[in-house]
Amino acid sequence: MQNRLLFLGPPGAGKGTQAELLCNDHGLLHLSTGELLREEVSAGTDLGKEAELIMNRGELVSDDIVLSIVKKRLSNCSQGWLLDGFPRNLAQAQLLGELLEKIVQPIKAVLLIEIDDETLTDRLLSRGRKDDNAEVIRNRLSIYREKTAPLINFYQNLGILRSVEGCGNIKDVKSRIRNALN
Ligand code: B4P
Repeated sequence: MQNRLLFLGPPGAGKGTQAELLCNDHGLLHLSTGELLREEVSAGTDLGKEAELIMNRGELVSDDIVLSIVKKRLSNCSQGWLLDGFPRNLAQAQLLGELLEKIVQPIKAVLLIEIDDETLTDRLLSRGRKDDNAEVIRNRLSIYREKTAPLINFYQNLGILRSVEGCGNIKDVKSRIRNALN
């Protein structure tokens, strides 16, 4: 199993769900920028207050904020890791590449979880988080297509992209991911 991983995919593809399972099974550090930002929001920090408004509109939080969160954790990490929901645009991917080069921890594989819009919208609507309403989901999806989807080519060109189908139950997706990463 690869031990320095990145999960890519649209909102609701199941990145967070599958990342947690994989990290528990293989002792990897699970770094979800979405979760870390939501923790800042719950703690009411200045960063959280700034991020909350942006997240509730379904937009991307600034690269500086997100990178500072990731940098601190990766620089002190001595085990394998899985980045979930980061990077979300080309600027973040480039900054991440520089950071990983500096700490000599290259990404081993990038896993793309693919899913159709209807399934992901149903999943998010039934979860019902604050940013899971129809209008915000549409915005998140369009930002995904515009800013995040170009990362598919970016990592394909580096020869480290693998992809799995994200439809189906959690167990089936989990076993597809295991196969793709072995
Ligand atoms: P994230 O927290 O990353 O959330 P996500 O993309 O919506 O979800 P994910 O794909 O992880 O789906 P999940 O497993 O939860 O981002 C939230 C916001 O944070 C962003 O919009 C942005 O504002 C901000 N942000 C985060 N990272 C950023 C960055 N790098 N730069 C800038 N801004 C950033 O699954 C969704 C639902 O489906 C769950 O309810 C789950 O139980 C269910 N589900 C999962 N798999 C299923 C399956 N196989 N079958 C049925 N249901 C399933």
